[in-house]
Amino acid sequence: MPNRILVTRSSMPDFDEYIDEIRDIWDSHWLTNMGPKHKALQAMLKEYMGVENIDLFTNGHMAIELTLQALNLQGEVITTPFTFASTTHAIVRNKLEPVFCDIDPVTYTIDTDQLESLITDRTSAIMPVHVYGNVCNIEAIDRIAKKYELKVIYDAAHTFGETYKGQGIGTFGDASCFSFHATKVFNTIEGGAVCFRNLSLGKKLYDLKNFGIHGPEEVSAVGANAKMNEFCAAMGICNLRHVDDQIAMRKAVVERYNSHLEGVEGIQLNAVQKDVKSNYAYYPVVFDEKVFGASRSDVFEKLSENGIGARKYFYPLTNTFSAFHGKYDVNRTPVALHISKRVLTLPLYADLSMEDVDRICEIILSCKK
Ligand code: T4K
Repeated sequence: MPNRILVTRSSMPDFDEYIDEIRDIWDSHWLTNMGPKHKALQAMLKEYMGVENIDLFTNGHMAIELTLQALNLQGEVITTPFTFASTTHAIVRNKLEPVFCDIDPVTYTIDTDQLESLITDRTSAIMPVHVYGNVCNIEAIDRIAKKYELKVIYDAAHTFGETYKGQGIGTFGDASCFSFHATKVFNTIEGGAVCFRNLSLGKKLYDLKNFGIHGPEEVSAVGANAKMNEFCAAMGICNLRHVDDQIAMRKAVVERYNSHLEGVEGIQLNAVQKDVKSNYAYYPVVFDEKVFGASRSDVFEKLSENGIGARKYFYPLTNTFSAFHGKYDVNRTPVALHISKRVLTLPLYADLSMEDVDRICEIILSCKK
């Protein structure tokens, strides 16, 4: 059997490039605490992402969790369950109540037609997810948030490098939280960032990521520790040099998949969004068993038998997690439930070969009845 192909594979620079980048870390013995690599990466990302304000974190989850904390929110936060555990956990860990809104059946992002009906006098914020890199209905969210004076925190973990109407995706809402995890389009091994609108929020975030320390004798807030270290920042500096090429290679993989799967009855491919510069983060496929003749699980098993590790992102929905002991009614998000039972994310990374894409599609199409 050929080598196993997994859902993704980390982008990495040449070994020598990374070694060159970390040489001065070795020489200086300065390993963390907002050192030169951290500062350099922050400046580079500000430029690349087209944002005014950005701070770096140890991972995407802490970026979200600390942003919610920094905003000092109370009561309920409206979000979606079709996401990674992190989104919902960040809300719950802040002792806030997640209120689950259903998703749009095409983009899988928050259904803004339902959003307003979920707002109560306890609602303090909306946390929409640009899932798979699909951009939420930003205009509607903005309008509703203004009307009800709600904060908007985007889970932008999947949207590195994207733009909407030519504007960096991190410029929308009060804050956008990015993940630079090993599995993402751009990685710093582990890492994350928050792009924020107000400098006062930035100050609170900085306090939370660095113990509230402002000098050897000045600790003015009760913060935690969520700093990005110098080795992770160095990885980011290297990966950023190649990210445009990586995205172009991902695009070619996506187009190859499309050439096989577009127009196949019983298969729904990811939406192409007007006004969005995509980063080709994920390749989700939704299977309609009645039309395709095989279920998502049948296809998953068949791929697995052939050494291909597709994933069921995002199944199960976060509002069904056993951690929540049945607290949330999944029937309130029927579209999310429907999609989560039928979706499969296929392998996608920059150097996935066209031959492998052809083989994956051949196996998928062999399941069709
Ligand atoms: N919000 C959203 C919407 C998110 O999707 C995420 C993370 C977050 C927030 C939180 O951000 P972080 O705190 O993670 O920065 C993976 C990732 O660990 C996670 O970052 C990501 N979302 C999620 C969608 O996918 P798993 O449990 O599927 O990871 P794992 O270990 O099964 O890896 C998946 C595949 O990636 C492997 O089969 C092979 C490949 N891989 C994995 C690792 C760890 C590599 O090529 N290199 C690696 O180092 O969660």
